[in-house]
Order: sequence, then structure tokens, then C-alpha cells
Amino acid sequence: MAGRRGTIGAVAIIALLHGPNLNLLGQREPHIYGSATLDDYVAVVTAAAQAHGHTVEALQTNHEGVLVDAIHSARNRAAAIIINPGAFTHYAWSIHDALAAFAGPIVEVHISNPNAREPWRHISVVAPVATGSIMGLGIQGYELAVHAVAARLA
Ligand code: CA2
Repeated sequence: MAGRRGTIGAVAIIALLHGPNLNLLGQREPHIYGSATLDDYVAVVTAAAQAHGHTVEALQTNHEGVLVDAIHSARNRAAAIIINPGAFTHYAWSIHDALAAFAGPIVEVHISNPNAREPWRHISVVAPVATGSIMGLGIQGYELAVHAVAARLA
């Protein structure tokens, strides 16, 4: 059914994108990232999206170009992007440029609070092209991201 870009009827597709090393969630560094696995994050986001009548397409990659391609695909498929770019956050201008070409809401999410960590993590090249950024709230931050996106798509 024709509709707004990234929608199937009234159902919006939310692209949930994760960058490098986030496939290791729950396996290492639980003192920083907790014990939830990436599958747990996807499940929480999917449940929150479904509560708003939306659907989620999730991807994790360790490769910058693959993430750029996923953002390009989202231009035609998704109504919104929730992205944790991992360490790409801090230097990957290709991710910045790809997100800048996306028309819908973009929420940058971080599990930890990069501003409370090493100085090199204090810079985000993604934040200037995001609708908003949520950090330091763990898995709850992802739920908040879904609510924020849903409000903007309503
Ligand atoms: O806090 C976040 O969500 C980060 O985006 C996570 C990135 C880090 O580079 C950012 O500064 C902040 C790192 C992801 C690494 O994830 C791991 C998870 C478990 C074990 C090892 C790495």
C-alpha cells in the first residue's frame, strides 16, 4: 500500500543499526556495557516499536561501508533510524554524510556515556546530523529512542 516513505500502510519501519564490536555485547566488559546481549537489545526495541504499531529491521556490522550501505537502503525502506555507531561515532565522516542524506528522524544511542569516558570518545561526528542523542542509559535508552521516533512519526 502506498504511504509515506518507509511505511507499509500506517506501519513504519524503524531501522535499528549497530556498528563495530556491538556483536560482543553480554560477552565482555559487562562493567561498562552490562550483561544484555545484542539480541536482547533488538528484542526490547522490537517490542517497544510493536507497542506503537511499528516494525524493526535490525543490522549489526563491523564494517564502515556496510553501515553506509545500510543507511542508504534505509532512505527507501525506513521511516526512522535508531543507530549506535560504536567507535565509528567518533571519527567516521562517511556515516555522518550518509545519515545527512536520510530524511526521517535519526536517534543516536549509546549504552555507556561517552562523555564520562576517555577524551577521544567525547566527540561525536554523528550528533550534528541526528535528531537527538541518548547516552548512558543502557537498554532503557533504546526504549526512549523508540518512543521519541514514534512521536515524530505520529
Ligand atoms: O556506549 C556505547 O554504546 C558505545 O557506542 C560503544 C562503543 C564505543 O566505542 C563508544 O565509544 C560508545 C564500543 C562498543 C564495543 O562494545 C563491546 C561490547 C562488549 C564487549 C566489547 C566491546
